[in-house]
Amino acid sequence: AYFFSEPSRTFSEYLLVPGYSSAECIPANVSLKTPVVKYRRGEEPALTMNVPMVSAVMQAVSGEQMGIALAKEGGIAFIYVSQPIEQQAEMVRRVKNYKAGFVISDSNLRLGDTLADVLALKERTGHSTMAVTDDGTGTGKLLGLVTSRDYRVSRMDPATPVSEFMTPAEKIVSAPEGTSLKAANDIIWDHKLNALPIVSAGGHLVSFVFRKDYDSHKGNPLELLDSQKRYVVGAGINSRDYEERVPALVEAGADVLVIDSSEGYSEWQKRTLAWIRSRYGDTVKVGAGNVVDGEGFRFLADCGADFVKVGIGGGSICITRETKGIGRGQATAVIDVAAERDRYFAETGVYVPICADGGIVQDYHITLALAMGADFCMLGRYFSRFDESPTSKVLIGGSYMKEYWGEGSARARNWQRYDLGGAAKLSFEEGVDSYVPYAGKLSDGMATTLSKVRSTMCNCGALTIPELREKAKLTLVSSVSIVEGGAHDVLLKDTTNSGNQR
Ligand code: MZP
Repeated sequence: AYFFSEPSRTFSEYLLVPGYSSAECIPANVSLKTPVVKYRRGEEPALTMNVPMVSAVMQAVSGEQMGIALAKEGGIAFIYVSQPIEQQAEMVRRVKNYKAGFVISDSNLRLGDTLADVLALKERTGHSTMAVTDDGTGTGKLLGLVTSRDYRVSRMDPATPVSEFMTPAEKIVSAPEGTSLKAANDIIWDHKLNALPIVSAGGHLVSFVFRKDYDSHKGNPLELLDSQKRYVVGAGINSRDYEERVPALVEAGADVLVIDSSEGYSEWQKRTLAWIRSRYGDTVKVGAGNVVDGEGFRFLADCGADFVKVGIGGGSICITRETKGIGRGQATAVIDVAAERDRYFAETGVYVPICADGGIVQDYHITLALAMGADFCMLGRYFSRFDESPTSKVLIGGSYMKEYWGEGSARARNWQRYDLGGAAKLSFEEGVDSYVPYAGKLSDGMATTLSKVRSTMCNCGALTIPELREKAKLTLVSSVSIVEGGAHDVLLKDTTNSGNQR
């Protein structure tokens, strides 16, 4: 047997030691742009992300709502694979058909609707501006708008028809289709609007520009809208039914695929990648994994993976290490694979990004993973806590929780993820079913998380992810200093705010 000389470590055993921060080193100047797929030295990657976060290929995490919400924030959701092929392809299609800033049909009202309908719609979609169109869809003729300001008239009878409190179309400031970025921005500011309807030459509502959208797109507010860019979405595949699943997902418009498997250093992954390359060449982008050492990385890189996913047994719902005794501390796995990725790049001139998958418990673990060499992180528990995950919100002991279960649990029964050939069923469980504290809207949660990542990067004197990797100084911490790192020797007034994600 081969014995690794060092114990394998988790993220919680490391801290970053600050470096020099210049006056330019402020969070607003930090770029979190990162490659998703492989590229040759001197070339640009075919797919990048503006934030280094993707959502896990899990039933409890990545459905179409997650796809839309995460793409809006600049990340990518990988729609879960443990479902019928057509159903998964339909989810991908819906994310691709959703236009940035467009009114989804769900948030449209018809003239006969009442205040009660408006409130129910708001509760369901979270939208504060709703369109009233003549056919109740996003493409019908715009008759008016109902904004939060209007329907907050609380004493109104719930049966009041919507026409009594909507702002009629002729009073709404709107802009014609084709309005430039700058012009739309000016209109929004001049009229202090929350939403600017965009109408076609025939007077039909085409889309809305929301103030929130352009707030979050500093410098180029409407880049997502006038360009007609579609959201980027990923999808999981397995090494069993890829000959049917891959064509369906490609046809549905998936931008990137990933082979979802608990252990990726296998002939099954090689066969899957070979089939995709023989059928599509390099046009279909596909990641592979999971591996936890350099050897596994090199195997998948040589097989043609566009990125490699790292992590076995570190997931919050995962009991693989307990049941099978395989895995490796996630920090060590990332450090080892990143070193091999760099060697591979030096030798071949091909840079294959790596994704740290699972085990992110604190926001700073993301920064640590990036400093250790990950190009981006995949998170399950983190995203499952938000409104946009597909699971139910339940009240447990006075607190709201969301359900979160592993793909290897008896609930998901994703046997293809664990299959080594033969059984075609989940022979034993490798995951659990659980609750996680409800955390509200994804955009709010991610804003906080990324603001922490940016600030830590500034403490390390880094404005980009490659710069962080180069400048980061990492130290192992003793168990006693971990205790010192939390609030200690004081009696907390508010025990709910411990400053972390738990
Ligand atoms: P976490 O973000 O919840 O810590 O981990 C999410 C990751 O755990 C997923 O991306 C996947 O790699 C892994 N996972 C999903 N289901 C199981 C399981 O049932 C699992 N064991 O380990």
